[in-house]
Amino acid sequence: MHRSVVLSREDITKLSVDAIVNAANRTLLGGGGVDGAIHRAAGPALLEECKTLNGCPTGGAKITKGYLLPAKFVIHTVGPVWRGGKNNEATLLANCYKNSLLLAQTHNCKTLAFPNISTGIYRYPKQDAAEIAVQVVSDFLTSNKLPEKVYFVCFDEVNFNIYSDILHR
Ligand code: AR6
Repeated sequence: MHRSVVLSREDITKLSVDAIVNAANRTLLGGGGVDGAIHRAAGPALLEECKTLNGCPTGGAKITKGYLLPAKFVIHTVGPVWRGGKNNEATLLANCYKNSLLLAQTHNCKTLAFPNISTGIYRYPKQDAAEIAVQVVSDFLTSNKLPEKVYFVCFDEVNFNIYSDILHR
């Protein structure tokens, strides 16, 4: 395992890190899954700031404050909907991780937590998504000073076991 990567099973809204990543949709105006949980925990001021952002393209990322969350920032990224794998899904998912890491770096974040982007409502195959996430994050940490530590927050057991296998090989 990369020395700066941590596997976690916690609710991402509880983490005291500099930034948590939200698996949002292109409107950035909230939704279900981890997006809903983050908006509930951050309070209504998060939605008010999101309304000023004019949405976000798939693979992109935008940053807001964390409001009532323990995290200082929320980085909202939009994963691809899985449509069979021939619609640029892998590149778009890799872009989510890269663009989130870059935004965290720009805002001097030392610690950053990712959920398993696209693997819930958007149906991206979990093993494939995890391989991409670990690859992009490991490469970034090897060649950049910030962030110093990245948490992979695996809320469901299937994802937790997949990440555990990848990170320990
Ligand atoms: N903390 C950490 N991970 C969580 C939490 C939580 N509190 N809640 C769920 N997860 P999903 P997507 C995990 O569906 O597939 C929304 O409606 C969950 O187990 O949240 O990218 C958006 O607005 C799964 O592994 O995101 C979009 O419309 C992971 O988070 C759409 O869903 C991602 O599942 C995005 O779909």
